[in-house]
Amino acid sequence: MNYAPRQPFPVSDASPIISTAMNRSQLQLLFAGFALLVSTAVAAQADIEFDNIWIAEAPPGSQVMAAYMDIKNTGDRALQLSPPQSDDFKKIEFHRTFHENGMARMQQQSEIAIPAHETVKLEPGSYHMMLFNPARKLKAGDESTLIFQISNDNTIRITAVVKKAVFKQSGDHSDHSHH
Ligand SMILES: [Cu+2]
Repeated sequence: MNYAPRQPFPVSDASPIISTAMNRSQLQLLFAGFALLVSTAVAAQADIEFDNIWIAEAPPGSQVMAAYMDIKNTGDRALQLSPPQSDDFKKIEFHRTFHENGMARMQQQSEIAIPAHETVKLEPGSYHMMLFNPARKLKAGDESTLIFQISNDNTIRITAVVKKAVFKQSGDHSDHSHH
């Protein structure tokens, strides 16, 4: 790359002190420009990987579906994830299942944080996505596109496959009547 500095205005050879000061500020300007280039290059990498993404097939007539996935942060900085958008659903939320007095309950999460170099699993009985009011009937084998906005300014489109839900324990997500 060519970093030949442009002279904003003529620098007189007769005043070397002013000339030196000019050069330094130009250098700082160049350095700032270079730092900007570097940070743009870093942001261009998503630093995030999605795996095992699936939507549980809902019982007939249900207006809510649950979805699960593994989110891996491959970068050096913590990332925050907002609930995705999808043409197939009116609204998507992040939830967390927790147990209170022997009852499984769910709490909405505005976002999910993924620490650097760690994987957060959205799975039955833990963090999960709730997909409300499907615009079309989604059966096992169907696919739906989810669009995630990541805190590092990346937008990622994910294809999730609908699968038959097999839940081993009660209270994980087989009953969503309390939503
Ligand atoms: Cu839920």
